[in-house]
Amino acid sequence: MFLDLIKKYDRIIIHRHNRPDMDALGSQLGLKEIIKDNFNNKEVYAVGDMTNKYEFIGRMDLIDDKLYENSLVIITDVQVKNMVSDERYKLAKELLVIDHHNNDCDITNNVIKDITMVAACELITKLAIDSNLKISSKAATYLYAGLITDSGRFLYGSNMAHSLSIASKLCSFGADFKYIYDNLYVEPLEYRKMKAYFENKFIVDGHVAYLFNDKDVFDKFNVEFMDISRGMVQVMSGIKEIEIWANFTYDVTKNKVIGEFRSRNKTIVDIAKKYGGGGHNLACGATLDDFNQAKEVIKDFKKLIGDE
Ligand SMILES: [Mn+2]
Repeated sequence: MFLDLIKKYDRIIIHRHNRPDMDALGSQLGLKEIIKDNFNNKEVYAVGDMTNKYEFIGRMDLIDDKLYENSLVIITDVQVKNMVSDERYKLAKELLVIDHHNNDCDITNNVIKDITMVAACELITKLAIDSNLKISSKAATYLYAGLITDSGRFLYGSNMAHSLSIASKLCSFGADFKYIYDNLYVEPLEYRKMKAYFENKFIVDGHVAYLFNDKDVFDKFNVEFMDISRGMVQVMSGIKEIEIWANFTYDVTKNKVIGEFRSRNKTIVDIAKKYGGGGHNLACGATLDDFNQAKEVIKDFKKLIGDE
């Protein structure tokens, strides 16, 4: 399906989830490079919202609606409608979803899904290699970026042997991992101070830890929503007594509370799904109505680990 669909269309537009992380951007931009390098007569674009933090990895294309006519849209790293960045994917002639999340796809029947892959970038690399497509050093750098970030620098993954073998191949294709690491491991002073603030703020309830971030945290720190919502969940990780941790952040643009959930061992994705969310077994999230509903989620976590 992967190669057949790519061959069938002269114009391909690649989407991914909104508020992108490195796996979303890496899979999108990596796939764009691969298609451009292997098929010299195709137009390929990558679109969606962008965050300043990740501009070192690449930029998005600004394209006219009419380019969607007779196009193939490939969506990476997401398979639910309400999380796709740029709704114009609906204007495409045909759709293909390539994802590694544990969700049911509500976008199209053309789905390549493998939840054993720790990153969408791992899946894209595998598809390209299986299809005998050439992967340039630029494409490999994009793909490597998503692989190391979604795996927590090779800390997580249900098939580590596969993840590492893909990493090895990407390095042999010339992935510039030093460039990626140099950008990932240097942070602005403001960000370091923000971490210290949240490290002192989280609440411990039995074996669950959580943060409730009202809109005033964005007055304290001049950062983007994801820098706190997804960025600060990790201040509660790696603590012996804490089995499940969650970051609840008020999103003023949606008047909702975005929950990011993490667990060391116990599968929590079913609790995320109960609240309309999803993701991975040990790392997932949901969009909640308010902080009262967040308290319900915490209750469910405590029930799961026998705290209640
Ligand atoms: Mn991903």
